[in-house]
Amino acid sequence: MRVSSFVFCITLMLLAVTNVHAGMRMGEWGMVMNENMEQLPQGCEKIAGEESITIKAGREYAKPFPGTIFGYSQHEFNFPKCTRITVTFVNEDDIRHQFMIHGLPTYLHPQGMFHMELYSRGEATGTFITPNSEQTYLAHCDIAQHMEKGMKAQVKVGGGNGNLPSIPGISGQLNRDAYGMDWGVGNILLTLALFILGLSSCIFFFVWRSK
Ligand SMILES: [Cu+2]
Repeated sequence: MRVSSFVFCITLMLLAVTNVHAGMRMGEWGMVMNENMEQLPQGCEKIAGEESITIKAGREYAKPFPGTIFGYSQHEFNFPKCTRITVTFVNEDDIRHQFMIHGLPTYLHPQGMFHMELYSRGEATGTFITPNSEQTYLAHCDIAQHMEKGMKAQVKVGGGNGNLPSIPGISGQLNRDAYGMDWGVGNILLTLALFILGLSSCIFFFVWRSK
């Protein structure tokens, strides 16, 4: 009896600690996971400022980008370092969408991830604090094929460190599909040689016939 109640209370305490650390809120609407409202990233002396943004997700936002099916209302965000960002995530579709930021410090966000998810049409608000770094972070929807179909954005902190591939309206595809003719140097030379050969045989044939 004593052992089982000991195990029970320890388990409850562990669950509480994990939950506080992971900062998870969930319901029938969806979830907000790994928020950070207060904890300062390494190298930040204080919260340098506050910013609020609204990100809308849905098929509607894919329309300006041929080849995409899903999209965000904005595909790039620029934030200063050490700044508290309040994100309002709006889902305008009747299917599940996420807004996940990757590569954040793991001592603040388990697996380096700040995760917002809405099971259908709706709205949720979550908070994170930008690290003391000049880095470009990936934000996307992790539902199968949603990122590949356009639900991909980049979050630049402190100016970032370049663009990520395949960001709609910002960067080109990393691996473009190869099709059509391959106009390599060899191919150009071969085409030229065939053309000259063809032309000279025509001229020869024409001259020979007219004699
Ligand atoms: Cu999605």
